[in-house]
Amino acid sequence: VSMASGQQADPAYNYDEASVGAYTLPDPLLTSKGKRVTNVADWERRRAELIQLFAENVYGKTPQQNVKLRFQTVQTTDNALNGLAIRKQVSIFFVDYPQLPPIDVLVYIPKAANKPVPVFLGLNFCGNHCVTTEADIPLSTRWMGDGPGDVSQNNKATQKARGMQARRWPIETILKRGYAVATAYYGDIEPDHPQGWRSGIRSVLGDTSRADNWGAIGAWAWGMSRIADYLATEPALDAQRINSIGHSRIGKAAIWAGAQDKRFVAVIANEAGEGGSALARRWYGETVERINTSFPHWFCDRYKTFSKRVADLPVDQHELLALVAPRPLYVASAEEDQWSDPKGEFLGAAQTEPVYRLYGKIGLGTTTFPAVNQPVGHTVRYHMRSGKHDVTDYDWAQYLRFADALVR
Ligand code: GTR
Repeated sequence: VSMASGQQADPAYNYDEASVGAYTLPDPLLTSKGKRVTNVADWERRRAELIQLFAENVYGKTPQQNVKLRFQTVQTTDNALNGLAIRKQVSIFFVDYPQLPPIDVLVYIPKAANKPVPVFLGLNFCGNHCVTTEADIPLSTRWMGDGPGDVSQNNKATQKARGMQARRWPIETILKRGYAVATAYYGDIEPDHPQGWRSGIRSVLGDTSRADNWGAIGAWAWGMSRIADYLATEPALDAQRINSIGHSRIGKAAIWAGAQDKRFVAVIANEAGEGGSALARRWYGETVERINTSFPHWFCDRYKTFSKRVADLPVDQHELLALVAPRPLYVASAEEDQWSDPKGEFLGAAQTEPVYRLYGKIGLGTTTFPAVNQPVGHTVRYHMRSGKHDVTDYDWAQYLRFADALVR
């Protein structure tokens, strides 16, 4: 069967480069009134407009209420990881919403530091007990998706889940390089299923009757900002140097968090794919229609109206990435993660260039898709490593180099 460009038997995803078809990207430097942005002051206004467009059409509006927080230290040890780290577990309570569970934050701070250290802040997929093999981290009692292996049973964490994702969190390596690590289970903010909002922050903030009510990604991003609120109170940490990092769906949230909250000094989007770093208009891998079908709770309702008319979206994902400018941005792909569309992620990063140039910075500095395991870029960096959808030591080696160069 031959099909015209842009058409496919199953319209919800595509792995055929020849079927991607032509598309025209919206210009980040052209306002919705058709005015050309030529300087930083214009861009700051355009930036606000873009945040609003992403809120109205993609992620939903992040409520701007000031939410009263209480930070309760649950446990501290100055002898974690064989004496390498100070480890703190701090619960963030929502004072005016006692019905909400707290966000349980786990922080590792290098003991050797003699001044406040920069931090990598990223949410995790299966509870704090998953990111480390340290046996005295309490097992999360929250709702847990039936993840890979024995990570959970009947939506509860199991003892077997301990350290299950430790490989993705090379904490000792990061600490030895002079950075702290902060993490929390993303399900503390909202359990990742269509009814999850009922027991998370979206049950008390937002307006479910609206087409631009925030979705789960918006809630996770908001949660990252609340964790940043707490981190800013820790004297051992450098509040000016909190990196927003995330993988996949959590990477989508990490970008949206960094886009809205300039306190994040840099953004690292590991295989954030559709609705993250990959161009929506590039019809390859997962598509807007597919993600809206599989994960109806991630985005605002209005986003679903674009499932079959992506070209009508007033924004595309390169503009989300551009909201990070002039701050450092890292976009990463994996060769065997075609679902995330490595080329679409590369193009997303590359298309931020004119915005970085406004600030006199070189962004990616290239429009040539690099070979596998060949990192490229300047203030914006990109790599496609070999292997599958994952976070590996290779990825972290690049992120640490990037942070050493740009976030110190
Ligand atoms: C997939 C989803 C992707 C990505 C991924 C993940 O099922 O289609 O957009 O979010 O999950 O989070 O690992």
